[in-house]
Amino acid sequence: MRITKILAVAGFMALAFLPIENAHTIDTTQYWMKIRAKDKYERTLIANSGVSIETTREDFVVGIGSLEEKKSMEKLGLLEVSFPLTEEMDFPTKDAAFHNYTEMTDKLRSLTSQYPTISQLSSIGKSVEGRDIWAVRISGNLQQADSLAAAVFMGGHHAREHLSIELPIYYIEYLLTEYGKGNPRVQRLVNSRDIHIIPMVNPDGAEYDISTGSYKSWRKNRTSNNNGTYGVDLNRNYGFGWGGGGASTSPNSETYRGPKAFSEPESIAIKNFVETHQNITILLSFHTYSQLILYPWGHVYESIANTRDKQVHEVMAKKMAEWNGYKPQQSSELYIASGDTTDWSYGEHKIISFTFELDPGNSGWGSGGFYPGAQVIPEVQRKNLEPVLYLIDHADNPYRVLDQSNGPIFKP
Ligand code: 0X9
Ligand code: ZN
Repeated sequence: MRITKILAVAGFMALAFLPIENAHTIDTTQYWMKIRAKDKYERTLIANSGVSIETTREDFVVGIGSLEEKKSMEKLGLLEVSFPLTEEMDFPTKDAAFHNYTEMTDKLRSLTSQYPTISQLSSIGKSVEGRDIWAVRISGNLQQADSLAAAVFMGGHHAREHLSIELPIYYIEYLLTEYGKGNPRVQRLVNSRDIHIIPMVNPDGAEYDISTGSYKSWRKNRTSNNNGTYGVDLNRNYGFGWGGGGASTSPNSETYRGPKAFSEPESIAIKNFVETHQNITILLSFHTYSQLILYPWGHVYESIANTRDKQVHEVMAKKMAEWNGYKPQQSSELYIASGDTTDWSYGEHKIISFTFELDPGNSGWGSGGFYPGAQVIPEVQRKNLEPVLYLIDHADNPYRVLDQSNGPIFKP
């Protein structure tokens, strides 16, 4: 009797959760593709089809997309090489140095409890699967930090971009430990600024990517699209220019923009966070890979209309490139993509905003790319330290870079 009842309930539940569309009709395999493209217009055409472009070269791009998107590249006669990303790679032992979600959480707890007077750990919201999205606030004056100039750094929007998580974690550790050691530059910066670091914006995706012990090349979050497919591209879900080019309407696409702007708890968490910290003047979002320093706009080819804002982005990007050796350029020079973090943070809030595409420079034809190996971590952290300190320093008035006589907007 009891068993029959359980079975009946289970049967009802199975029916209740059956996907609307039959999952078997959807091929969720993603394809690695080498696609001919000679200029930004052709790259935009490709981005518009939903393919996520990972590497750009003179006359081709490397991208990842669904079967449907692969077919449309074939139709256009642009596809040179492709293979399905189905083979499971073993998690190499050398990659154990990367932090998974639990390791990161433990590390953030331990660091912030070691430096309680200058740091605070808080959850800014929960992911689709209920993981806390952690933010660390660092300031020599936590009580009055709201009146100090603020900079925000984030990583891990895209699941497979694990290196983009290692930099924010490292800068938290660096700022706290150097402060503790009495490093005068770090003490000056920390005492006069409100620094926010959010290392893993997309914890579900990052965990899913490594969940079987081998990489899945996952990009999006893990929202159910209710048709057998999963994930929204969080870097297409922000609400400025959302719904424009270079973002897909198809749930199976790598660059699916979501059903509406800010449909996802992860992007909502960032939105709420930024909007409750009105003192933020600088934002940097780490991604991988291609060695680029990008700034708005990304959803249109036109550059920022406000000349001073345009110049601030250009001058700062060029300066930072001297340290990390990356190429500074407007985002849409790469390809048009709408709904990214920095178009929103600048477009909506006039925050001076950058996206870094970290190392490596290219996919290395099978090695490197999103999975360059843990041996690259220290070098990439080191080469981006100066840009991070520079951004923190200039949060008081980024326009200082245009005119040395400009004083700070924020006076501690
Ligand atoms: O496409 C993206 O979201 C970023 N590249 S990634 O390989 N990390 O996925 C680049 C975003 C740059 N923004 C625009 N081109 N709008
Ligand atoms: Zn990315």
